[in-house]
Amino acid sequence: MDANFEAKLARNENIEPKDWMPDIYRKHLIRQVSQHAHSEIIGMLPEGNWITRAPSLRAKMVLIAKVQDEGGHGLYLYTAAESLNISREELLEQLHTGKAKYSSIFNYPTLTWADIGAIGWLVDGAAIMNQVMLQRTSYGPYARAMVRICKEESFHQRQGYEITCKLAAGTKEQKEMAQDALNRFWWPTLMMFGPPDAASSNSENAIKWKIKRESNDQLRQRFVNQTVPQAELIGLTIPDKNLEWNEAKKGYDFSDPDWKEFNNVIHGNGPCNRERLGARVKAHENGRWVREAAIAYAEKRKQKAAAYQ
Ligand code: FAQ
Repeated sequence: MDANFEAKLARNENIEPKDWMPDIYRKHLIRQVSQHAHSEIIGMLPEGNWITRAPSLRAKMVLIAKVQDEGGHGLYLYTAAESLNISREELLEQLHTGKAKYSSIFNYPTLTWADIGAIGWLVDGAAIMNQVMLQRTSYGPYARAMVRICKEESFHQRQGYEITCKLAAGTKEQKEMAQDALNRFWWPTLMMFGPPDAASSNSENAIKWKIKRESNDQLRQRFVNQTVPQAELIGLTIPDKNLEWNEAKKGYDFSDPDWKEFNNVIHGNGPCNRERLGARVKAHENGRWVREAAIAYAEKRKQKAAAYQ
């Protein structure tokens, strides 16, 4: 282990691409950053599904902007991963062949417009909870990408909460639709933080190397504490009969999600895994001519520039 690497971590300084780093630190980061990038890109699909059916022009414009932001987040994160010495082609190959994971949450269907509210409110809410600490992650390019991403995610959380608030204050059917979306997305959202600390195989190294600053369970607890009052404010009920304020820990007690279901989903057997990966591979194939044309154009410009020298 290089003393300089350890000293930088101890001083809370970022590790940069040209710094020496242990191979397992590099591999750990490639795994996490690329999983994160894949999640942003796959995450465009369940919401993109509702662009043509948004209930107003305003809602459509906001949703288009949000989905586009997620694509941008994917690009910053792929670039951060590439700085660890792996190519974009390899990263995409890992996603398309099912070797690399992406967030379990995107393997659930979006059945109604209220689901778009639930994704913004809960899924982006959980994403921010996790990503705020990642702004201080030890790898420089990842930390810097997270600063901008967090700003945009907080707008996403608000747009989702706004949709949910409107539905909750609407007709009986609209309120039921919002409640149904909360019922279906609550448990998968809790799973986004990863397995319980005792079962989290990567956490020990992640905390030691300051990649993660807080544990899966700590972040999950904070998310529940923040979200329960938001649901109460708009008259929706968190679907957990064991949910109860615990004064001693100044937080809510709550039930575990179904970890068997989580394991099934992350191993490719969730309700939409095949559909999502199929759509992603198809989009990649359909974009092949654009990539080839861009490369050919860049090559032509290079040749032209050389001819003038
Ligand atoms: N889904 O040892 P740990 C977003 C895997 S961004 C799938 O605890 P770690 C924005 C894990 O990879 C959402 N797999 O792992 C948006 C590992 O498997 P491996 C994505 C999961 O890395 C919003 C194994 O289980 N955010 O949503 C999940 O220390 C709306 C054992 O787990 C990030 O990626 C899961 N939920 O902790 C976009 C944030 N949980 O690789 C569109 C960065 C665990 O050993 C619309 N990532 N696994 O085979 C992280 O903070 C961490 O990687 C965790 C997992 C917390 C996800």
